[in-house]
Amino acid sequence: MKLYLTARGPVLQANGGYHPLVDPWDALVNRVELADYLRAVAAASPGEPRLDEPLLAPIGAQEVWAAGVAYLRSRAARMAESQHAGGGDFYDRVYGAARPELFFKAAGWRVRGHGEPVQIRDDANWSVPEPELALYVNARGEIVGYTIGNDMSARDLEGENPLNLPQAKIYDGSCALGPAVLVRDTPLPPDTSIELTVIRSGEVVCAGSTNLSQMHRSPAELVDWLYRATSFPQGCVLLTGTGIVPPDDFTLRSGDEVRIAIQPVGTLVNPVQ
Ligand code: DO4
Ligand code: MG
Repeated sequence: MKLYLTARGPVLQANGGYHPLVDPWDALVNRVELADYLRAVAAASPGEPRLDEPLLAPIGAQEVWAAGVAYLRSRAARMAESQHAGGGDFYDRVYGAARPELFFKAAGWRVRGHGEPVQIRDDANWSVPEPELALYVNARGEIVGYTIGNDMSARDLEGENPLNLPQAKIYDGSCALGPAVLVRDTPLPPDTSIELTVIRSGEVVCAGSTNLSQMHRSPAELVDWLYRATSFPQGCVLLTGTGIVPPDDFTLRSGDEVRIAIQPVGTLVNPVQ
């Protein structure tokens, strides 16, 4: 079952049909027994055969948070980029610590949806997409669904000084989510793959893949840490870190197209502005 958000509200895709829902998004994602409720909605009518409307980012008042250095590949890349700033072993310590790195990424209103442009900072020279599994977590700390996230990052800023992290990570167009939220009451299997492709002038200029078995910590562990001392009355979205890092000589350019696929969620496509 997948949830889409459109201008007329949430739409459920289930049992081969699209079911417009009356619930406002924020109330919907926080419903007790969400999956059971959606199954009942889908069983009650055949739904519409198509969804032709443009999709909005599947988010309302939820904050977006992100985990960092959650894959070995990310640890290696951060250690290399920050070695001249004295950060050579800094990220190794982050990776090995009991406490995960968790940072604020975006307010819901700043998130871009499927098809909307993501941005690179004018004052950065090394910008990359970070394709990440995004957890949809309700107000009670339960993982109710999964979507695809792009944690756009300015690697030169973050490599210059780890305290630049908020500027490297939080700016207009730095976070994309979508196209849908896959609602399920069981975790995704470890062999679920995450695939990145960047297209420039019709050519693939960057590609990579990983899978969830490469994650250093489980989704449930990350959520447990995030909710320890912080409440989320509307729920939140938690990006789970990147396991795909483009080669060091790659930087995004305006006009590129970023495609991130996590089957069975779908493919998130965003042009770079
Ligand atoms: O510590 C810097 C950010 C790490 C990150 O965003 C990632 O590993 O995905
Ligand atoms: Mg990231």
